[in-house]
Parts: sequence; structure tokens; C-alpha cells
Amino acid sequence: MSTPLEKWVEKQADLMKPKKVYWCDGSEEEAHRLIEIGISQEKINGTPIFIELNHKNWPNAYLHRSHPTDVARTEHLTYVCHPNKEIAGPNNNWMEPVEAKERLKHLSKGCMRGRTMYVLPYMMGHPDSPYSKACIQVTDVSYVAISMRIMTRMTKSVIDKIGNSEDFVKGIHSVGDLDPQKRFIMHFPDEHLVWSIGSGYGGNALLGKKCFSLRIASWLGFKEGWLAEHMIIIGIEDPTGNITYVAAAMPSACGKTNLAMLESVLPGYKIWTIGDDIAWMNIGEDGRLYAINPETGFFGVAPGTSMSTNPNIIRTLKRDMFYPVLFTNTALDTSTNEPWWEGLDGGMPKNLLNWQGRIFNPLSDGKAAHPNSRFTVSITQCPTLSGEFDNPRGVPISAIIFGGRRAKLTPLVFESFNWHHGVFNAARMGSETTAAAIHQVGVVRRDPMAMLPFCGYNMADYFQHWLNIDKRCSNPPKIFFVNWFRTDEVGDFIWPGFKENIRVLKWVIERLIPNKIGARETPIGFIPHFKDLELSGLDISKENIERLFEINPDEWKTELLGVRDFFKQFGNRMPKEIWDEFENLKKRL
Ligand code: OXD
Ligand code: MN
Repeated sequence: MSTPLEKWVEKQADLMKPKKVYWCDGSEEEAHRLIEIGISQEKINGTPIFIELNHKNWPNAYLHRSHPTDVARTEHLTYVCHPNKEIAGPNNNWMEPVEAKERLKHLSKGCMRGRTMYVLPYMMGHPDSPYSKACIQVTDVSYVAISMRIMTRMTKSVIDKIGNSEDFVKGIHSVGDLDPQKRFIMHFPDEHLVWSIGSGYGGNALLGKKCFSLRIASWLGFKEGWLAEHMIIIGIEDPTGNITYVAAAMPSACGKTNLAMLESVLPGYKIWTIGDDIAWMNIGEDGRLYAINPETGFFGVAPGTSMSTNPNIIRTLKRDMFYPVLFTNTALDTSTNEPWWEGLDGGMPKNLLNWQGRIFNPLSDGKAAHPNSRFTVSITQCPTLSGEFDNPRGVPISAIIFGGRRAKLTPLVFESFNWHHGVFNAARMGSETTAAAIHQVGVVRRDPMAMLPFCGYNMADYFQHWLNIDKRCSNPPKIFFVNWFRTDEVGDFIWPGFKENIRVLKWVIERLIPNKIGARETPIGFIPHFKDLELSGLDISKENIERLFEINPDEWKTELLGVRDFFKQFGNRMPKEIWDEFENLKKRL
């Protein structure tokens, strides 16, 4: 008798007609085999899936080039198919679930012909954690199978864990013919199902990541009383050896990975890494929020990454522990067979192929690496990995930090007055857009809690869920906001960022200690007294420090006009407490 899992896999194979079905066991031996297949047999559009890189300088590293039209998440083709549109909210594309499935079935008929269907059994979260989820994804690309092995706990024991149960998270993925007109990433939250066709890229294809661990998990969190968030999780060790755990949310490509493994410039401070993208947070018996990272790898943006901006990720990438490391859409130095991207140490090599494999001419060709080119690497290689990473209960979170990319308006750091005020501020967050998703880059868009592309239900209900947390959480984290991206009058960043951000984290953790340091009250929240900020050794003028903390009421009034329009689209579903905070801020300005 076959199990519900086997029947489900059979049903997908009947529809998509792969030439064979292969169940992955997640072993290293298997990873070697799949890489070999990806180098010598499997192709997308005539291009091999993997190119072996220089293993002396980049151990176990391979390059993957995606289809030129398939280089980032495609939010306009991403749908959340609740039974009705209201539940999905104006923040999601919606399609009626029966219609959505009909479309997907039509597009999927025979789509794996001539290809292998890989069946991937994996856990999101540690198997011993009460919060972890057993998942299965089918895919027709070895790149996705290998990436999922890096990003999740993939083992065949998940199949035993699922056993005869129908209760497993389902992901169906095929690159189809990569036609953007036939590309869909569809979520069926009540069925714990994601169905994605037409893209092999990142969040569109690694279905355990954004699709399940954020869009569907956020919906589960709403129904079950927990939070699935677009957040890093770190421990901040101070010179006394005390470690404070903090979660931080920032929109895509705003420096989360750098912050997650920051190398401190302040003696005695050290960051311990637990996660760089996703946090699942549950309320513990002691009334605190506990966070786990459901993933096991980093899928980070390559351009701008170097020994000076993030030495710990370069060390992670070169560590030689876990097989393999992937680079996607970076350039290739043909003299040394090494990956290359803008911002990497050592200047631009002479002989480069661009991310599409064409000879690169720096005078006429723009960027050699795609701006959203990525690395995929196991977190186990990270030299700052926290000893708490595998703790099934997670770590107690004392502060939540929200950040955005704003040239003006928001100060380097401020603290909210209380939980509701913090939730309001997170709900009105805006950030200048980046290349992580396909849209115009550099315009301000509202991105509440950095979750706009990832909240799997109506955001007004999500805000209410956040507001309710402190009713059930007797000891909720304090809420802070940061902005590393403020510019001066000629448009240069004022704050050096990266390693220097520890100075801001130091202030944050000191504010958590009762009566340790005071703060200045402003209309938008508490900002530091300059004497409490450790700024020694920094080359920033006093005038620019003041500019970093300037709160311009006119700019804020203009901001509130945009915030009002954003909130209004949620109609009377929008919580009253959020509007109350909006009015309070208007009065204070
Ligand atoms: C990511 C993203 O890939 O947020 O993490 O886009
Ligand atoms: Mn992300």
C-alpha cells in the first residue's frame, strides 16, 4: 500500500511526465552525483546547470547561470490563493483557488518531459523543535535540489517522519519552458501547498524559503498565535560575556546578511549568528518571544560583499566544510576560473565573462555580475555561528530592530515609546527599492515590517496580530528602528555602516538594561544622547552626526500623506490602534 506521500508524488509525476522520479536522501555522496549531472548532462536552454570553479581558492564552489529573464523574485506573478480575496488583502495578488489550480495544471501537463523529477524531503526547523515542519518539494532542476540541500535540513528521515500522515508541506516546482508569460508562483495556504512554474530563481524556486517559511507560515502564525518574519536573529555578546538576542527586519538587499555576522570594531563585542533572513517566533511559557531560524543556509546578494564589508561571509564561502557552495549569476574571471562581482576585494580582473557568460567590456557593458547575483552556502560554515543555532526552543528575543533604506527622514536609530507605537512605526515603514525583486529600483515603497512581498494574508489582519502579541506576551521585546542609508547634501552616505553598526547595537542593548542610559524624547520616539553613542575613532563631523538624527517635521508630514494612502487601501479592516498612533504622531509633529 502506498502512503499519502507516495500517492501525492505519483500524482505529480502523472501530470508532469518526467522521464524518471528520483527521491533525494540529502547525503553528500548524492550532492556530488547531482553536481556531476548538472555539469555534464542536465541543461536549461542549452546551458549546463553548473560550472566548476577554482577549488583551490573557492573550495567546492560552482557557478550557475540562470535564464536572462529569470534573475529575481517576480512579485507580480506571485499569487496567494485564499478562498476569498479579502483574506489575501490588497497586499497580495489573488486568484480563486480552483481556477488557479486549473491554470497550473494546464501549464504543467508534460512539463517535465525528458527531465528528472527530484523529490526533496526536508525539514524547516530542527527536527526536535516543536515548531519545525516536515516538507516535500518536487523539482526538475538539480540546481534547485542542491540549493535546497544547502538551505534546509534535507534527509530521507523526513520521509519516515511523515510516514502515513497527510500532514506535510507540499511544493511543486518546474522550470517549464522558462517563458515569463507562463510563470506563476501560487500559494494555497490552507493546503500548505506552493506551486511554482516557469522560474528557477531563488525565492521563486526554493519553495521552503519565502513561499512556505514566510507567506504560508505567516498565515499559520496568524491562526495559531505565532509570528513568521523576514528577520535575522543574532546574539550580541558584550564585554562582560552577556549575550542579548535580537531579531531584525529589513527589506531585501538592505544589509541583513552583513548585520547577521557583523565583525565588531568595538573591543569586547561579538555577534553570534543564528539566521540572516527568516525568524519564526513563538511565545514561551515565561512570556517572552523565542525565535528559531527555520533555514540552514545563506542565499545572499553577492555584489558589494568583500573582506571589508563582510569578512565573515567571505570566510564562510571559503571554509571548505560542507559540500557544495553555489554562485548564481556572478561574473567569471577566466584567467583564474574564480567568481567575481562588483565590490569584491582586489579590483576588476582583466579577463571577465559577464553573468550571462559573454566577454565583458567595462567601457560599454554596465555591470559584470548581475545586481541580484547570489551565493548559496551552508550556515554551518559560518565562523560566527551561535551555539544556540540548533536549540529546538529557539532564543529569547529582547529587542526587535526594523530598518529601511531612506536617504532622508528617519534617524540612524530610534526607539519606540511602547509596543503599539513600535507596531505602528513598523506598519508605516518605507524603503527605497533594490534589485532583489523585479521592479523600478530606488523608489520609496511602503514595506511594513519588511514583509510586503511575504505576508501571506491581509496585512491589516497582520497588523492586528502584531498588536495582539503584547496582550499574550508578558515580556515583549522593545522595538527599535535603524537607517544606515541617510545621505548628506551631495548624496553621499553619512554613516559608514557595516562593522561600525555595532555602535548602534551597543546603544540598543544598553537601552534594554533598566536605568542604564537615558534618551532624548522626540515626536517620533527616543533617540540617543550623543554622549551615550560610542563614536570614537569615526571620521564624521559634528554637523553630520546631527544630520543623522535630524527629525524634520515637514518631511514627516509629507511622509504621513503617503502612509495615509497606504493604510486607506485596507479600509475598515485597518486596526483602530494603528490610526490612533497615526493621529498621535501627527499631533506631536
Ligand atoms: C531574499 C529576499 O532573497 O528577500 O532573501 O529577496
Ligand atoms: Mn530576504
